[in-house]
Amino acid sequence: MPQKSKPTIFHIPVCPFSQRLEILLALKGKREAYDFEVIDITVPRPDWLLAKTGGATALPVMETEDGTVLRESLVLLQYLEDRLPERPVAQPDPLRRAIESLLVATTERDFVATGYQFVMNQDPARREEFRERLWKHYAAIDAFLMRYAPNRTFLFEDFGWAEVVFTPMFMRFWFLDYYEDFELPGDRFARVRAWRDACLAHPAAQQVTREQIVKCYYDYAKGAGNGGLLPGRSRSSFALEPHWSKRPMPPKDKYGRSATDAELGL
Ligand SMILES: N[C@@H](CCC(=O)N[C@@H](CS)C(=O)NCC(=O)O)C(=O)O
Repeated sequence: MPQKSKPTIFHIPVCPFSQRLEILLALKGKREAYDFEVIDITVPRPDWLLAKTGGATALPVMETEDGTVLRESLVLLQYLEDRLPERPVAQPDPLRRAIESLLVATTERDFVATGYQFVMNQDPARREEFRERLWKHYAAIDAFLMRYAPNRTFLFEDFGWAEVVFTPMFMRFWFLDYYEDFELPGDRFARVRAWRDACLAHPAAQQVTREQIVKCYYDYAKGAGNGGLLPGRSRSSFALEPHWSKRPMPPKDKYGRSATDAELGL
């Protein structure tokens, strides 16, 4: 296969799974060593991309220098960590590495799934159920941090592997603050809140903003994920144009009337 000068990462700028790779590369000082190519998921994936992935549509996707195509953000993170060992982000000590893997293995999947189901929920009668479910996931992370890192802010000394995995999700869940008035109340979540706040503030993780998330995920909040089109609309809030910064803030009341393309600045 022909050698390319740089590996390519096909991504969606607002996608949390893609942001994981950007954060890891930023921590390693290697962002410039990778070509990032933006894919518009509001239109069908181009044939050349589907040919590369064997038909898989989810991003991020990486094409290495020798033309090998890889995907799944956690797999790609580990590949980058192994390929770029000069500045390790994962813990080098096996026991510490196991602890960060344990946090991801036991909490990440359901935490992400619940947050996305909550934002996409269209039944006001189920709001409290989703709120309780998400609190339960935050409580599990809180308990984990209290057990393995009671006196630190991050899981270990610095922003590391677990923080790379979770920070993009904490950022996406700004859509729950906005559309569901979701918060972490009182003392019950003090440990995980301190972790989340430090993650959100870290300089290596500033690829997206709250305003961008709230605007781009309006259609998720109305039940249409992954660039899908809602009834009566001709453009998705995930569209790349008009740029999100040129659009107004969407209505907060996701259970009320649906905003039109024009009202969303699309
Ligand atoms: N498990 C995958 C999830 C990736 C994913 O769901 N990406 C979304 C964007 S945030 C996507 O590409 N959706 C479009 C599709 O699946 O066709 C990973 O960790 O990389």
